Amino acid sequence: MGGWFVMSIGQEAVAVAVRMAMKPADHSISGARGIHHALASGLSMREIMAELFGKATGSNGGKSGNFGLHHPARHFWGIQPTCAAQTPIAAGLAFQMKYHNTGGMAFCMLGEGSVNQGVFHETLNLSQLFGLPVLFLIENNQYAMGTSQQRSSAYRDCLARRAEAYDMEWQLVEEGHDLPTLYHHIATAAEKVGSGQKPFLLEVSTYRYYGFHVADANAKRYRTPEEIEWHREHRDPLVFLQTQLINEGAITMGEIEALAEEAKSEAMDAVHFADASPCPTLDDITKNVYWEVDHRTAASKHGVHLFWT
Ligand SMILES: Cc1ncc(C[n+]2csc(CCOP(=O)(O)OP(=O)(O)O)c2C)c(N)n1
Ligand SMILES: [Mg+2]
Repeated sequence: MGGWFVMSIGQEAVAVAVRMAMKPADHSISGARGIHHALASGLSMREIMAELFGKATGSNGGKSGNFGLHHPARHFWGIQPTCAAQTPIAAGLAFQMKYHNTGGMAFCMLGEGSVNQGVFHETLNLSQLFGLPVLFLIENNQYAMGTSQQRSSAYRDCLARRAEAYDMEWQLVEEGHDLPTLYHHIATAAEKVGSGQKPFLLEVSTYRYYGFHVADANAKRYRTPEEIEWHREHRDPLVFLQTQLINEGAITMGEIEALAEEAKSEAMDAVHFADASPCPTLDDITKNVYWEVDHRTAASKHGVHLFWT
């Protein structure tokens, strides 16, 4: 794998809850840690793995790697690698939906380390001012690279409270590991955004077990192994859901094991597929860089590139 691979292990429930809450007209976008959102949007393991391997069969033809995974057909506008860059794009998505009266709203995920970017605050301000239907969702996994929330942000109680400065509604959801509860809160906030045509800032407590990215050698230096273990034991979204379903009699341990085997073999199939796939050719390097240029639209001549014209 070339480049960085940013894992979402520990944060799975957020992506599933967001997808469950999304309606057909809605759109979503995430920050650099977004592979869970890419998978939940329906991008296949094969396309993702091939993209990470830099192969022509990858979802972006092997050109982007982790930082460009997206699925426009399923309204997922991708992983944006620049901290908080996804926030004005989400506002743009919401603005066009409102302007064209198409219905729908935008879901915008960002890390807790991205809330100090100026563009995030500009976006919160305009979204509230214009009444844009965006659910801003902070996935608070406590760390931004190797820096803890306490060392990077000035706040009282929680980060979502900052919405008060913009007269925006907000909520902190501590149960980021508990899928049904999380879904309930996300869907309730989304309902307010859609019906009220106004933004909402939701903060979800979650955790990532591994390093900032796959090659982060300091993953256990800026936090204790005990802290990681505690989260694994008490707040793992997969284990939590499994226990809940077993207790309710909705599934058996045997069925869970079969599902796990199925997922593992799908992942291994994706690895073999990616390995066996061809690399992009030299000719491909200038293809699909700008849609307008490739398709020789009028916009490609005067240089104005817009999505919906
Ligand atoms: C504007 C900008 N500054 C710095 C970086 C380098 N960078 C990449 S991810 C990251 C930390 C992000 O932390 P957080 O928002 O908490 O997301 P997480 O990785 O925890 O999901 C930083 C500083 C960047 N991508 N963009
Ligand atoms: Mg973080």
